[in-house]
Amino acid sequence: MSDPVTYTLDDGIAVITIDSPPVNAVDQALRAGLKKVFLELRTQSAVKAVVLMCAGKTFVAGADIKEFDTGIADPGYHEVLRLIEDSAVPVVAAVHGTALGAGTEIALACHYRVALESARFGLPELSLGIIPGAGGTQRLPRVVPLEVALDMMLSGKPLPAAKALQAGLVDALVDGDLRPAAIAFARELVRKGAGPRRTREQAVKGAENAAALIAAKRLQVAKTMRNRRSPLALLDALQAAVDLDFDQGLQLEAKLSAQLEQATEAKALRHLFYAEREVRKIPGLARDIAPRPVARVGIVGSGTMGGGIAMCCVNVSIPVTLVDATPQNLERGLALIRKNYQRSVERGNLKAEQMEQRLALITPSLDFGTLATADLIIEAVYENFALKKEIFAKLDAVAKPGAILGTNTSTLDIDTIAAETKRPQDVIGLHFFSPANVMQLLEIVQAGKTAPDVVVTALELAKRIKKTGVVAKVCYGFIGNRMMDPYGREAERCVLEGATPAEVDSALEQWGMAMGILAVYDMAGVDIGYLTRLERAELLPKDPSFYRPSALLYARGWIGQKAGRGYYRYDGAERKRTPDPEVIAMLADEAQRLAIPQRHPDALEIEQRCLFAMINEGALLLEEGIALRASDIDVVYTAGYGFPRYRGGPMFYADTLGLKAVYDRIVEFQQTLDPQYWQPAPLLKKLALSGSSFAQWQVEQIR
Ligand code: 3H9
Repeated sequence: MSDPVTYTLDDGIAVITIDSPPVNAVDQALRAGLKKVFLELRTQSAVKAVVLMCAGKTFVAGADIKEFDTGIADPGYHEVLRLIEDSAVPVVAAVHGTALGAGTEIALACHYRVALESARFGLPELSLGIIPGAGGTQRLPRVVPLEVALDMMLSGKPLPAAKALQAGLVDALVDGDLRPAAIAFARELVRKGAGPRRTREQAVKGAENAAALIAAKRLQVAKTMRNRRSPLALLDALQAAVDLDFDQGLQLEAKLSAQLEQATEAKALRHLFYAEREVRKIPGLARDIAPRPVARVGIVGSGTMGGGIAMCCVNVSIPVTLVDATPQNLERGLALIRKNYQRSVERGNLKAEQMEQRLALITPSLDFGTLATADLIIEAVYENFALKKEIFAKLDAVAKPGAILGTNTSTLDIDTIAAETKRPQDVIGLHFFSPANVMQLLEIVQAGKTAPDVVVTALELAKRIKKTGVVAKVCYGFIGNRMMDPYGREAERCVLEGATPAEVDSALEQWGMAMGILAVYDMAGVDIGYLTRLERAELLPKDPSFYRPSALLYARGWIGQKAGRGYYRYDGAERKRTPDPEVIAMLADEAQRLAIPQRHPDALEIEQRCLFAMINEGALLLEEGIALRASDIDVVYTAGYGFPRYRGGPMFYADTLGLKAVYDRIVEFQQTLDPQYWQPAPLLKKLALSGSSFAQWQVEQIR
């Protein structure tokens, strides 16, 4: 392997280049390379200044995440960054792409920083359950005001170069060629006689307000980052930057980092980092299958879903033909898209001319014939089997040969839909989540006859429109909604057993779900789930209590937020959810009528019943081959269903509890609750009794 760190001399300026594709992540070899080069440069008296830059698409994008699993080998980060900072001649970091994590920390150990205007600087460590561990917590607040440092690290959002310049993180912006500009900057330093400007020797900026600022952030973190350790540790490290000297601060940072790296939170987040990249690799699909080109997308249905999908496409400059049945529908759809963009403009996230450019890429049409030029057509009408089948028959008649026909169904049988066409190999499920322009997840459903290159194209499209695409096979509800079914069933059953809706939702939210499931129903519309169940009533359990609360609410027209009441009341201008005594009384009456024992399940029981039912279903999906990997299920749930990332997804969470514990509890529920719902999945039983885990099983499947 070639050396990841090399340098050349340019008339007194040493230009060090880090070259370790794909993203110059820092591993042992890279640290050793930096150490070697900086030690060597010490001996070269002709060198008057150093430029440190990277080859490839980006500056260092962080520590090599794999090293957290194996342990960080010598030389350590502190040793190497100290060596850089100790240089007797000025060191200039020249940054392009994204300096992330250890990348930003290396730049901070340099004495000066220049950057391309397109560059960005970030410290996203909290998203991995750790804190900047290469001196970032101590150096950043010595370069930018403490408040900016706190925001950067708490949000994890990279700062664009122009903002970094304003904050003092960058000394000069460069356009054009970075290398000569950085060399010129270094020469100018030499000419002016400017020596090294060591970050550790600077005072913390804004230290006088630190106490109030950090106290406010502690309150904020307690609310917005519930159950997490790393944000609190981050605040401790920043407090240390203010209270202690630099070296003592570094020691505390190192101690906190070591604790966090091996904690479940960090392991869960690392698991997701790998899982989100793994989803793109489909077992059995050759790596060299080329995607079909997608230059124009057609969308059928201009409702909330179709409009959201159109926005996803035009946001990345893919032109869209948007078809609907009536001019009124189209007008309403386009107005909604404009309104959504308008909101972004008002918030300052989008320029007015960008909005107009994007809108101009949408061609509205009432004629299916206009879809003939589309490379991909996505049907996004409401969930009605007959209508979808009719649309696919029509699409088959107009679409050009090789065009991909996608359906946005969330539950229906795509094999049957594909059978309406003479080209089932071109048909695929593209299940977007509402609002499609916001939600991260795209379930890609490979039907029985879907061609491999159609799957590859869908994965490629997901990446292009900045979504996480996860491949599933056909079954009712695919991965996400199928696992939602038993989860919601238990929540609804719990309210019949005497827990209030607020108790059920609070148990789930305290555990970490973004929103309790009953509040989710209110938000999405209680009618949606009810009507979907009605369509397949003959397949559902003959249990009068099954999803009974939703049926009662539906019958009264209390269908959620849009009606002002559902499981909760939504009164006043703020429409804040408040408990509804009438609903609680209604549930109690119904429980009495159905003679349901009043167990009054507590928070732990609610949490376990809902989550373990979901996990058990996940195990069934794996056995049936609907989900390709346990980690895919974790990606679906964290990207699309508000499952807390720091718990790693349902299957990872089950592994952290130990599958035996989960299995034992399910068996207990089988004995104490309705046994028809509590049959342990055979895979779960097998793994639990053999002391294995979903992760272990996944590794064995791939072997
Ligand atoms: C840190 O720095 C801690 C420090 O404080 C020090 C503590 C002591 N490591 O995403 P892509 C791989 S924490 C290892 O598809 P893109 C990735 O797996 C770190 N590998 O590209 C993939 O491999 P494969 C803070 C990494 O263009 C390939 O590179 N840094 C790492 O869409 C391409 O990745 C972060 O959290 C890594 N750090 O996006 C940054 N990064 O092809 C994480 C990438 O085999 N990375 N790979 O599947 C990113 O956000 C994106 O990768 C980036 C490029 C924006 C850079």
